[in-house]
Amino acid sequence: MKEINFITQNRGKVAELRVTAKQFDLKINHIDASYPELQADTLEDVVRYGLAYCQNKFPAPFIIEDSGLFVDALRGFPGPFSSYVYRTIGNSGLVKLVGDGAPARFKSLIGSYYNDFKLFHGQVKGRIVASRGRSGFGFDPIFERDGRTFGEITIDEKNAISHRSKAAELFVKWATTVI
Ligand code: ITT
Repeated sequence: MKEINFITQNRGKVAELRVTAKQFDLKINHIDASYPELQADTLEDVVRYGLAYCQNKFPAPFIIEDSGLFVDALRGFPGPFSSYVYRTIGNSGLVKLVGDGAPARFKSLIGSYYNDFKLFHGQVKGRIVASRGRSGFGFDPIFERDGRTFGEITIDEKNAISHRSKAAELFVKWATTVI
């Protein structure tokens, strides 16, 4: 079976990527390590910087993933600063800030290193609501799509529509042809 290393400290991301990878017989090895996260305006800048940093430190082929919640009315904030906002004001603070029902989208950017760097994008639209449900991680309980939050659906249901699964599918299809 083909294998790829996933460098992240977020177990939820690993679990989700494994759902997609399994369908294509790709094994994801979790490397529970951190790399410097650039405070930049775009996920692309964060991922490119992370890939360059990881290139000589971790065995290829590997991937990293940067993601965020982009609120339309805030011109995409918190976006690449999502992890900071989650750690500081949290889900209830974000709902207070943007208001119940604010349109938003999750974006995921997977960066891979295998001979060269490659990027894979995914996004899903929804809205911010008061917290419901306990599944998933991070902002899942306050992100609603089709009447249910990501905190109220299973990992398989989330994977059928999520930003990460869209990026993952593009990545996995590419990986299984070249690795
Ligand atoms: P890494 O080690 O991979 O960097 P992280 O949790 O710090 O893990 P990010 O830097 O990509 O991840 O930060 C993204 C933030 O957005 C973080 O607070 C996540 O909890 C949140 N987030 C990203 N994807 C999400 C998803 O699918 N559901 C809920 N919250 C999500």
